[in-house]
Parts: sequence; C-alpha cells; structure tokens
Amino acid sequence: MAMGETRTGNEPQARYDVVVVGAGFAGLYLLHRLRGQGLSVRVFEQGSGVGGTWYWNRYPGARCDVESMQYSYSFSDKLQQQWDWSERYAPQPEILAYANHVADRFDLRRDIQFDTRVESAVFDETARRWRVTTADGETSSAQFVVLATGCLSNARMPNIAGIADYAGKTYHTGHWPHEPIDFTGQRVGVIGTGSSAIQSIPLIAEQASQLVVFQRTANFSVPARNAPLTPEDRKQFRDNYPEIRRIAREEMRNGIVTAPPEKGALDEPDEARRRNYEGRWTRGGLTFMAAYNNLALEKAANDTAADFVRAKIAEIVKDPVVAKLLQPDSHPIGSKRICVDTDYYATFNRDNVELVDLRADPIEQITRLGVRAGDKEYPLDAIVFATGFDAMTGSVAKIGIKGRNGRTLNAKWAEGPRTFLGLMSEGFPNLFLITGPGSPSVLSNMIVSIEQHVDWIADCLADMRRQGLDCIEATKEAEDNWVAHVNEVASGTLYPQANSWYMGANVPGKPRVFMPYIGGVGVYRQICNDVATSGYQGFALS
Ligand code: N01
Repeated sequence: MAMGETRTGNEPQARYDVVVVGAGFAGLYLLHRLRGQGLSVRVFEQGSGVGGTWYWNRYPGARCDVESMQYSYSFSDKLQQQWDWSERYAPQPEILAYANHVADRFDLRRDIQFDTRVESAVFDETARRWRVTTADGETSSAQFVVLATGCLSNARMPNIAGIADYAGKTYHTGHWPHEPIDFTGQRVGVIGTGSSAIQSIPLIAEQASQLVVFQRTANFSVPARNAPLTPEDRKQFRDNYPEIRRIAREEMRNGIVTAPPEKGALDEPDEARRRNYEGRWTRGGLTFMAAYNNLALEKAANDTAADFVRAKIAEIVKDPVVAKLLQPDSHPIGSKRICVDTDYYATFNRDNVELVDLRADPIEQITRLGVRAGDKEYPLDAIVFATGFDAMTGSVAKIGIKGRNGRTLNAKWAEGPRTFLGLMSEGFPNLFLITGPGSPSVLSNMIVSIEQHVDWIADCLADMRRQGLDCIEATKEAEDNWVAHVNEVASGTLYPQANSWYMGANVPGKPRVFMPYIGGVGVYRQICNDVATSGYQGFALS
C-alpha cells in the first residue's frame, strides 16, 4: 500500500501515477525515467528478480546474439563507460548481473514489487484511471499502465499427448531452473531447433551420455565467433559511444551498427559474392545478413546466401544424410530469426548425438520412458523443451485487460494485434506497450528500441502534464492506417513466407499476421518524433 493510503471498501489499495508491468530492461529504464519526472511509479514483476528474459532464460549456453558493447543501455554515459563486458557476446549470467547492477545503481528496487503477477487491468471511464489487480488480490489505481512485459516471455509448451505421464525430468529453456543442471551420464532429448536449442545443444551434448535432437524445421545458423573482449576493444567503443549510439538509433534498420550494404547479391560476380559471404562467416554474427541490401527482399538474392550456408553445413557435418536434414529448405534465410551458434552443426559429428527428423517421423506421444516418434521409442532421462514462446502478444494476452465499454484487448486482437505505432491500441486509453506489435521490436537490437519507447512515453507524459491533460488514446483512423502500413511494408519482403513466430505461426490457432514493423528503427523513430512534435497527431488527448 502506498504511504498514507487507507483502505475503504472496494477502493483500490494504492494509487500511483503509473503502474509498470515487468522489471526487465524496459521496466527498469522506464522506472528510472518516470521517477526522475517526479511521478509515483509501481513496477509489478512476476519473477523474484529483475532482468526479464535474462532472469528466466538460464539454459546452458544462453547468451545474447547482439554484441555486448551494443546490447547495453546508452542512457547513462557513466554506466556505459564503467561497465566491463567480458566477451563479444555476453553470457546470460553477465547480462543478468548487469540488470542487477542497474537496479542497484539507480536505486530501483524500492519501487519494484517482485513475485507479483498482474492478473487484470480494467479502465474506469468515469475516474479515467486503471484498476490493476495482482494474483494475490491486491488492487491499485493508476492513471497510466505500461506493459513492459517483453516479447519472448511467455514460454510455450507444445501440446503433445502424454507429457504428464513422463517419468523423467522436463525443462523448458525459457523457464530454466536457477540451480545448475548436470546432465552428466544422462540420456537427454531436446525438442526444437530454434535459437535456444542451437545454443544449448552443443553444451548438453558435452555432458549427456546420449543426446537426441528432435527437429521439425531445420534452421539457418551462422557462427558466433565469440571471444573475450580486450581493453582495446572496449576502449574503441567507449571513445566513440555518442556517435555509435546515434548511428544505431538513426541510421540502422535493426539498431546494430554495421556498414550498410550498398549492393544487391546479384550485382556481384559469383566469386566476389562467395568471398563476401566467406568473410562474414569468418567474422561471425548476425551481420551475415547485411552482406547485401536485397537478401530480405528478393528470393533469388536470398537463395545465394541460403545456398552458401547450406554448403557450409554440408562441409561441417560428416554424415551426408544428417547434413541434408540440417539444411533448411522450407524458408528463406533470415525470414525466421537467424541463429548464432558455437559449434552447433559440428555437434552432430559426435557419436553420442542423434538427429530425429520429425517431418518424416512426427512425435506421436511422450511416454513414461521418453519420446515416441515414427514408431520408435527413445528412452530419455530428461527432456528439454526448446519450443519457444507465444511471442509478442502472449504475455499481454495473459492479463485480463479491459478498456472502454468493457471491451477486452484479447477480443479486439482476436484477428491479430492492432496498435498505432506499437505504442497504444484504440479503446485502451492511457495504456502503453513497450516494443509492442507494430513497432520494430524483435527485428532490432531490443535495447535500442526499448530506450526509444521509454523516452517517447516519458516525454509524452511530461508534455501532457505541462498541458494539464490526463488522457491519451490512439484514434481508430491512425491505428487503421498504421496497421495497413505495417502489413504493406512486411508484404514487400520475404518474411511472411516463413512459418515463424513473427507471424504467430508457431502457436496453433494464433492469427497469421506479421507482428513487428519492418520499416527500420531509424525511419520508425522519425515517425514517432514527428507524431510527438505535431502535437500527437493520431492520438486523442483530453
Ligand atoms: O524458440 P523458436 P527459441 N514439436 O520458436 C520447435 C530469441 N532468442 O526459444 O520451427 C516439435 O525459435 C520449433 O519447430 P518449428 C530469438 O529471437 C534469442 O529457440 O515450429 N518441435 C522450433 O524449432 C529467437 O528467435 C537468443 O517447426 C516443436 C523450436 O521448437 C526467439 O528467442 C537465444 C514443437 C522453437 O524455436 C525464440 O527462440 C534464444 C512441437 N510440438 C532465443 N513446437 C539469442 O539472443 C515447437 N517446436 C541468442
């Protein structure tokens, strides 16, 4: 209960200017910004600590696929000058330590309520305030609610018959236990071959006596080439941070600084193109996809990169039958999030690793002993579900959100999420989303997008306060136009060709809509800034 509040009847137990849901990277920075503006803020976090995705995803090998010096906050120069990242790609424990450091450094914990799941948020049209109820029945009243719930935070267990009968241990990569798990001497099955699986499989294979990988769709992965960062590496960034951060925000499509490609893949002779891909493969990392400017746009161009990676897989994996199964053939490269690995494909050369092709032999059921696929039972001591998330909308959908006229957000989004700028949805006044559907979000360096949204929202609340306004809502017209624009931009790319979580295709029954905005973070930032400076065109303020 807030200081000085008393409880009367059906009155909410506490009043805040802003309730924030989630204490991941978005929630932490938002709390810092809003508190700096003198607002009363309460953050509800269902975990027992800060860090969001980095709090939950503790599976072996978990690390960020965006380089540490860029996957970090820019809002505090002292912080970016002082924090020492140890490796090119920081491992999960280090990113979590960084989130904890930020929470302590900016004294954030006193306004965060841990182990508290928000169950509902209901808009009271008379009071023009949100009533927020947590799972333990506590209620609070807030003028604004911000959903900083994360895009990949609702771990998804597949609906496979028999899971409850299984006698061994089960794990989900997105909900990994806090204590270290030792698979030494065990027969382990991993279901799924997305980024989480691709990072954890090589390490699990080193411990397990036998590892069975159940693959439904092969994925493209490029080597991370992770390495320790030297003091010189760090200095190079630190000396140039203002410019590096500016370029990331304003000039890059995905918020990661890299030399922008000038040519299309077919504008070069075969040999030059092969050298380009080879150089990027050797340097490692996500910038492989920045080799040419049309890889996400033209299938023939995309095929050149896909063929290059397929050839690499064939080179690395000794058994040609296994190599063939590992070569993706059902989606353009990059149309599903490309993976970044350390020794993923080479792991299949180990004697203790077996690949099961679920396209030929689908999982029939999970038995007491293990997994049955294609008439064969694989006895297992443990099963790791690396089966992904109900992405972008899943965590929002779990909260009972009711806006004007009692309409729920889930009902409104039944055919797919609808927002203006990914920031607000019409009919839900004073409810903001951070990195929501309709914004660059998961297609970008998340911290760049998080900081942009937090700054925009914080500035908006400050503007409203200055002007004596207390309510903001997206207009239907602006939202309709934005949704049409998001779809139009996506349809000009190869992305919609994949059955990806970007499309909601990994969740049975979820509408197939390309959720993020693919126009690029620079373009998007400019649009958001223009909206704000035009007096919030597309929003109704009162
Ligand atoms: O999840 P995914 P993820 N039977 O959805 C399979 C980020 N991330 O946790 O493709 C059998 O990608 C599914 O098969 P299919 C990153 O943005 C980042 O790995 O649907 N298989 C797929 O192979 C990433 O994209 C980092 O046919 C089933 C897998 O499970 C996102 O998180 C690290 C199945 C799920 O892959 C999600 O990655 C980790 C079933 N019933 C994650 N259901 C880094 O920064 C699902 N699958 C490095």
